[in-house]
Amino acid sequence: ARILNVGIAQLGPISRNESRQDVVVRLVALMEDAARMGCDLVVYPEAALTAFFPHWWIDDEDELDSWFERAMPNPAVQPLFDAARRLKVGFHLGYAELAFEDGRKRRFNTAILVGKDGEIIGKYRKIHLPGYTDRRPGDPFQNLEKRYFEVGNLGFPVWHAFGGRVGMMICNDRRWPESYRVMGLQGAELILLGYNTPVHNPAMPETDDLGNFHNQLVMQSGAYQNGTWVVGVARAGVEEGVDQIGQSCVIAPSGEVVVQCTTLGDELQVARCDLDLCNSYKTSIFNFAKHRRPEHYGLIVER
Ligand code: CDT
Repeated sequence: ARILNVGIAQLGPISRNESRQDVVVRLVALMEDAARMGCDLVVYPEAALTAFFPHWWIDDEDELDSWFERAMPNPAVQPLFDAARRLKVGFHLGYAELAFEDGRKRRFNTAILVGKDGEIIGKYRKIHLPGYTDRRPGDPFQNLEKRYFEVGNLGFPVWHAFGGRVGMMICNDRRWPESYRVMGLQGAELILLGYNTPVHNPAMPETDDLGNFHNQLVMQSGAYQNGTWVVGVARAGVEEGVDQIGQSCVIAPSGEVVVQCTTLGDELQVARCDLDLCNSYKTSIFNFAKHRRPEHYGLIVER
């Protein structure tokens, strides 16, 4: 057995005027709890340092930039890295990233994996951006990820870390089987992700009762079909008037949910994940080398 104790650190709402320093206090409290529970790794949500600003129209560029991190770590977030090193607990953290690359300013919806020594192991930039670029004044809130972020340019890598093969995705990526499969093809045994998922989708109100079902449906199938653990962590509850789902959970390679949060606030739950449970799936029913028929999958990679 290769046991990894994984903490899911669900967050409740973050208010618009809550400082990063105050949010980091919440993150460290969850990490300290996780350390007491014997966790190796703690998983935080998407864009976990601030309120989820893509729900608002922001005209002013300086104001928009103020929601992004220009360096990671930076002074506001340093206490979380220090806690990781002190407690010997790794973490996964989502944040809005402002980068200067190719001679220009670029914005990404990003997540990092940090080791027990407080050093960054890997970085992922969200590839499937939901929403739109225009303003929708008739809607109760906006979904402006396509306006505020560029499509991630780092692919879906898998890292050797925590005694296994670890990949990352972010929120809407979890609804796309390709995200899991690209990592599954690299042998992923643990896929980490955070999400901000409103209960109400103004474009599809008929799914408002199905948010939790769809959340589990996609992560359970992604886990099973790729023989991997999947860890999904929410920012939940009513944030600045937007009601978001919770039900952060850990899913085994069998597709079964082994741990799930029950509140819509800051909540830590812990799962004992045996990475060796992936083996039988990867060597039998989902032995990709033996059973996949990529010669018939061409359409998937055509535009
Ligand atoms: N953050 C994020 O990606 N949220 C999306 C909302 C989609 S609304 C149609 C999600 O897929 O959960």
